[in-house]
Amino acid sequence: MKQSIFKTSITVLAFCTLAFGCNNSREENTTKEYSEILSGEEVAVLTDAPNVPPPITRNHPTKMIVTLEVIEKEMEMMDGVKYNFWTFGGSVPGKFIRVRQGDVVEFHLKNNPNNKLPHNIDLHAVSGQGGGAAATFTAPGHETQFTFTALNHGLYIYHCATAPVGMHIGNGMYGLILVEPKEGLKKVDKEYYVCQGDFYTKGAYGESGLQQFNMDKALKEQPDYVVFNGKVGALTGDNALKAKVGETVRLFVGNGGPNLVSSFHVIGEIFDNVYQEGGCVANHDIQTTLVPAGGSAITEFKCDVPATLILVDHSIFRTFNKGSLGMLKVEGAENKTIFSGQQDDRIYQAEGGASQTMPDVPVAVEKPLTKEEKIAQGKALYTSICQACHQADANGIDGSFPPLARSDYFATEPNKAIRAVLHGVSGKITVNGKTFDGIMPKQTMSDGQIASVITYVLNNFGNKGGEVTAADVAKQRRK
Ligand code: HEC
Ligand SMILES: [Cu+2]
Repeated sequence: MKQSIFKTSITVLAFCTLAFGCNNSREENTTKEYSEILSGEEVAVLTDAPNVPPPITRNHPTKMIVTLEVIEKEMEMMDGVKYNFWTFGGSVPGKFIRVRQGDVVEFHLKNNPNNKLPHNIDLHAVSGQGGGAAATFTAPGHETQFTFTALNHGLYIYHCATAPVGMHIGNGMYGLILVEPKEGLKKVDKEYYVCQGDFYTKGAYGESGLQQFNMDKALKEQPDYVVFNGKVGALTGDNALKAKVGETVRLFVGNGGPNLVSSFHVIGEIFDNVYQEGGCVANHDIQTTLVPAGGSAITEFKCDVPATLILVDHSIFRTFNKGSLGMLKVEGAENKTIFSGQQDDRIYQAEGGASQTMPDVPVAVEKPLTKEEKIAQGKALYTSICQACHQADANGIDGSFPPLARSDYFATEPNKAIRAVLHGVSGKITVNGKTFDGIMPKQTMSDGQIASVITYVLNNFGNKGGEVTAADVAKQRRK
């Protein structure tokens, strides 16, 4: 089915008002013929995640000039954990590229002279040999160029395809290119760019310092980190995405892999529309959508009530133990009809009062850390474990989770804080004059990790300072 791409035809949007439309992206099933004339020239606006370039308002194809620079660069994988990332444009994921169907893209790939390795790019939006890989094979200090026409609309991954390919992708070399349909996308209030990736490091999750790529774990597909936008916490706390009640949000979701498939879910929302695999078919009322490695999805939803929505890979250990957790803070007026909040809470104890515990982990031998290293590791542990209940500012939640900020519970005896984490806490306790009667499950953490998190808590949130060692924790473990 060879035709000039400038003489195309579309189906009239008779049955469909969806963003990606129902018109076939190629020239089948056509009802109306018209010619599109290529005119003008533009330098593409590129953005770093979570930002997305502005929608395209042109009603004709143009020549788009895209320039991406590969930069090998040390950055943080998690607070206190460094990694030598290879990037398209200086961050992970690479720059977001936005063009229109029919655009002729003049693509330039630069390889920074300070880089050590050659790189290239395979854009899944390209019809042609290797998606451009061989055409863009670029040595450090060189620039290559090729041109392609964006035949199909959709949301596409691009990635490096230089051998060893898995390692280049595994070091962060992927991003998204959106090819908008001719009629454009439906207007929404907020658009964000979220891209998942799995990382394989010499040290375990949270081990501080500069971490090397681990080929053995990569081959076994056992990542230490599974993250959104290149870093644990890239989308949490102050970095959380934002929206207001009543606004519509579109997430351009990518998955660079290199190995894992993502079960993308937003806790507290339902996707009104999902363009599965980044294509043009919209499904509706979806809870979780699969995003293949080297694939994408577009999800859209309206924010109905205020909430902190949690973006996760619902293969859930990845979320709570490897980093794939992001936040979208929705602010605005409550709507108690849609969501009431808690209306009742009474004591219920089953026969025998079974309490929640988790299995003990074998205690690995760990090297002693300095106080600063402990605080760095402790911060990461706090963010991934304690924060869910005790909150980011450690002020807790009245009636449910006691504060760790200026807590008088362990002020005179840090061992009480150690025991809280080691053994859990239950029954009535008083913290800063308020009573709590909940259950904190014991935490499955090593002595070193507990020493780090308690040291972090003691030296933050207005607490009085101090340092706890793994040996201190070991002593309490036996109690
Ligand atoms: C699943 C929710 C949850 C998680 C996760 C959690 N806690 Fe708690 N924590 C609680 C609850 C609930 C209490 C109060 C229990 C009670 O009322 O008897 C508590 C009590 C405490 C106390 C004693 C009271 C105080 O405020 O000083 C400390 C210390 C503490 N937690 C530290 C931690 C640390 C450090 C972590 C992370 C390693 C953590 N907790 C993770 C729920 C949690
Ligand atoms: Cu590369």
